[in-house]
Amino acid sequence: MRTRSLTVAQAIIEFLLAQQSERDGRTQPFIAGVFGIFGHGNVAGLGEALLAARDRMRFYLPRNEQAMVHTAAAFAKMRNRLQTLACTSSIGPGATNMVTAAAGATINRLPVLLLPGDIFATRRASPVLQQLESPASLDVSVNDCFKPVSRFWDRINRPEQLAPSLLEAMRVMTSPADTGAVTIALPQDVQAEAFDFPDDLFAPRVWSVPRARADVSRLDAAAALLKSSRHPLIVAGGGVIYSEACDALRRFAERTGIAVGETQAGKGALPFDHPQSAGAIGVTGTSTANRLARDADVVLVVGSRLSDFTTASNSAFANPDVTFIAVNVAEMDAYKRNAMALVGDARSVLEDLEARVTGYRVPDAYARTLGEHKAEWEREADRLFAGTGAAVLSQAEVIGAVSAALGPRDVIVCAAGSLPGDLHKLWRARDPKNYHLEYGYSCMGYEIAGGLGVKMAAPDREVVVLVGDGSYLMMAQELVTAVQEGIKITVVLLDNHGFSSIGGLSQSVGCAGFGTEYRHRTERGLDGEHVAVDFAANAASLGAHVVCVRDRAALPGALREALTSRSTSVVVVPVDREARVGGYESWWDVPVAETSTLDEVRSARATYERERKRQRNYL
Ligand SMILES: Cc1ncc(C[n+]2csc(CCOP(=O)(O)OP(=O)(O)O)c2C)c(N)n1
Ligand SMILES: [Mg+2]
Repeated sequence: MRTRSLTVAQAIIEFLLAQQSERDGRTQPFIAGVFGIFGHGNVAGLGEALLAARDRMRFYLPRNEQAMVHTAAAFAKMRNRLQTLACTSSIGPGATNMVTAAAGATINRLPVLLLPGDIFATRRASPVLQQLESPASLDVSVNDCFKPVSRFWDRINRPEQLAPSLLEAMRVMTSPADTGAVTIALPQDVQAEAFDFPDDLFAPRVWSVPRARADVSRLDAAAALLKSSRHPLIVAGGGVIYSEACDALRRFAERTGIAVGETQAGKGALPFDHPQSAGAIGVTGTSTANRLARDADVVLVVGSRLSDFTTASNSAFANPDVTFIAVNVAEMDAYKRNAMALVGDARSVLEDLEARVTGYRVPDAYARTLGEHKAEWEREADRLFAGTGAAVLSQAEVIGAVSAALGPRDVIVCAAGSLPGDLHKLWRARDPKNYHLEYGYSCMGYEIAGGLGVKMAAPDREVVVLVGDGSYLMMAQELVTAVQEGIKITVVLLDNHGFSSIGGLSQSVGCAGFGTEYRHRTERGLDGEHVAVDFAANAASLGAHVVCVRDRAALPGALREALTSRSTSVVVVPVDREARVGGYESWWDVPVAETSTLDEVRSARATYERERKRQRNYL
């Protein structure tokens, strides 16, 4: 057996350089680069390996470990999970900083490779700086925190363990059903240790991403069920986009006339103005999709994990006889809501289903109603885009202006606050990659870091990050990374002095917006003047080009200036915290205090108990 003497860290980089993914005959390197922040836990191991390989594997230096994992996840999402980035951290806080974003990647079913440094395997230097000690076991380190948020987790205590671990890591990351965060914890002594690795470990390897077909008898049964339906509805999730099944979905919808509601991850699967597009579905859905959901007798779910937001806390599908057919690569998702499970790739299964429903068409009345609902919704969106006329702009007005300023292939990026709900309803997606929302974890702080990953994955598209002031204050520092790398993103920062989203939610549960506004403390609490934050100075200090929007008339020009600037730009827009876009025929289960001294809470509880009656079991 031919071998190569390499350190464990060098072997990892050599291995990663040789991995490719393939689907539909197209191959690409699976790991497009490595992000890292060095400390004693990785500087001499992976740090040395990355230095030596710097001409073959690009290294990126971010500002925060959580952010770099968001960047990697956003990159993977934009590349339909066929490519991602690796992330290396030191031990201790550098490692645990990645845990939040690892959970986000796993929840969103996006591959990221995490390589946190770990405490000495030999225990020679112990407790090393930043080591957590457990009286119950010497085998525990903070990296055990990654276990529940990773789809594969391993710790390499001996070089011999590396080969099977790397192969399993690649299998999981390239599996459409199993993918998510993969963590390989690397003790700092083992990283630097030399070993004679078999040459074969470094041979080029192509990981083929399969298009699994569903069981034939189930396909027949599902087609028969669909053909019997008078009020069908399709729910398109992220799986449609990741599988590049948008054309297959469009054909299926056109042939049958069935309307398509889109989840946050599935938005853009059909262009907004397609006759069969019903727009956003669920808690943050449009009246069009939510009315169709209410009446649906058969729901064909494609590539969705049917989150609570999509089902409106199990209240959206109100027809007592509703049945679900679910197409998903992951069995866990395909069986949800007692669905007839079609386990397979979205594109393959849609094609196979289409062949079986020839001749079927929705009733004429269905098609007519869909058209009327759609026209009504577009009027509503236009009304919201026109704004309130008040001195301070509404968020919907800003969304309308951003939409007008962008081309069909450009991308908006968002994750948390009131923006995701407003965007889900209002954004007029014209391309499957036009709308990039991280709404599985809805992690404040994803936005700018994610925008960076999107732009890295799609340099030919304008990338506009929409971010609330709360999210910006949580994690704005990756603006520096964007400036450093010459990767141009545009950030639109909507300042409403705190949490409009949770403020509104707090009011609706009788809690008066408590603790959701950025105000100075008085003797009564946090109810003084707004805390003035100079966002323009802040963004400028990080190296961004800054444009401030002082009034309505200045908004289009400000967006134009930011978009045409060659530098990463931040547009600061004050918005009205109270001018919210409401809900449309939907509901969300947020339990209200069952007993309280506050009148508003008691009244909210009564409403809550009434509304909860809408909830179904779908057993
Ligand atoms: C990391 C994280 N912490 C807390 C939350 C809960 N949360 C959701 S939205 C929100 C407020 C967001 O504020 P901002 O970015 O200003 O957006 P706005 O609500 O004003 O639109 C909070 C605290 C979250 N989603 N993520
Ligand atoms: Mg805010």
